[in-house]
Amino acid sequence: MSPLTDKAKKRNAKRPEVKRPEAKTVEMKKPETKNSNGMKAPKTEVERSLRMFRRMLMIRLFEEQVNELYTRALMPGLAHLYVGEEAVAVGICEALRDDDYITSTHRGHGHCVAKGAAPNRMFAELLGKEAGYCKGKGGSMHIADPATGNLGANAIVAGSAGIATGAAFSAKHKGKGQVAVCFFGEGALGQGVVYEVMNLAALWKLPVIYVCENNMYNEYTHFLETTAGDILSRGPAFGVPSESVDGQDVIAVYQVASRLVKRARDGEGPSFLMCNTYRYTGHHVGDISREYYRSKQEEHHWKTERDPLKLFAEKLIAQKLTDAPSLVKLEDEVRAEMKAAVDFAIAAPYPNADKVEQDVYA
Ligand SMILES: Cc1ncc(C[n+]2csc(CCOP(=O)(O)OP(=O)(O)O)c2C)c(N)n1
Ligand SMILES: [Mg+2]
Repeated sequence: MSPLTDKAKKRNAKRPEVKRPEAKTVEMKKPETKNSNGMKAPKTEVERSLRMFRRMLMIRLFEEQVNELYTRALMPGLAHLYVGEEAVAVGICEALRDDDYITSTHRGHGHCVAKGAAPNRMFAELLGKEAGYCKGKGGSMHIADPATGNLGANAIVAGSAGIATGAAFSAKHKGKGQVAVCFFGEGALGQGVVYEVMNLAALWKLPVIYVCENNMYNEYTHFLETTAGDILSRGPAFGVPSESVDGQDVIAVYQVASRLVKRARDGEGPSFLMCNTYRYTGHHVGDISREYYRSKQEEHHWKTERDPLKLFAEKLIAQKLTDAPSLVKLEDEVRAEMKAAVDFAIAAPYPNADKVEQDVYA
């Protein structure tokens, strides 16, 4: 464990306290029973809630296995874990149809799972196997799954902003009511392309939602050291309505996303949503000594007081939508599912050497 350097201590002392807008807590609403959005519509509130809880659990346990693969030296390269941020991907994707688009980031596993990707093919990709989403040639930061509308992860910060906006442009012209969601971290707010696309999306009333996952850190730097002024004032300069939500509350995320998605589908144009969240682990799996840029107390606070799964489980139990033993059973099931998916990937063959140049574009 490395102590804070003098430079970091000085910087932390100068750093203003993080004041985030209080997110409104929204009560659970009965979901629609008819299949109006093209996804398998849950008939009851219980079904929707349990589906969201399961997806969040899948992401958490998927990432647990990724970390395990890394520490056992079975995975080539690195991965950026989504643990702690599960409610964002799941709350947003629950509001989407199967044929809606998403674009993702270097921290993309959660988005993939939330949009419906198969964990065994994701693990296969991480291990460089032919069964992977990019036939083993892309790895963590290039997983794409067109069948579920996932246009792909992107190793370039803000790299998917243009892709999501282009998808929204095509959606508008196809006229089938699809929308596009662009996930990006708050580090992308320093990239000009984000504002170029917001400008066009507003002018052309494109059905796109810019979802900023503010986990407070751009790699090893606190966002207040890189981001001037008020983040939520940026969108309105282009006429893009902007708001924030508690990214640890999956129901709140789902409800605000449903409203913004409906708005986009109805032809009212783009919006910007900042989800306040936290990554529990390092910037990537190898970032294990973090005290030079953030404290153990801060991590502890988020993990114990603001955990999206724990908060959601408590809510589900309090509302008598489930009980503790059922959630334990669910966790066992999902853990077994993830283990089977990893075993599939470990046993899967690598692509043949004569295919090394196939499907590689850059
Ligand atoms: C254009 C570009 N610049 C720099 C990098 C190196 N880099 C990778 S991730 C990252 C920080 C991203 O922070 P944020 O957008 O907040 O996403 P988070 O990792 O917190 O999810 C940086 C600077 C990059 N990949 N692309
Ligand atoms: Mg960040």
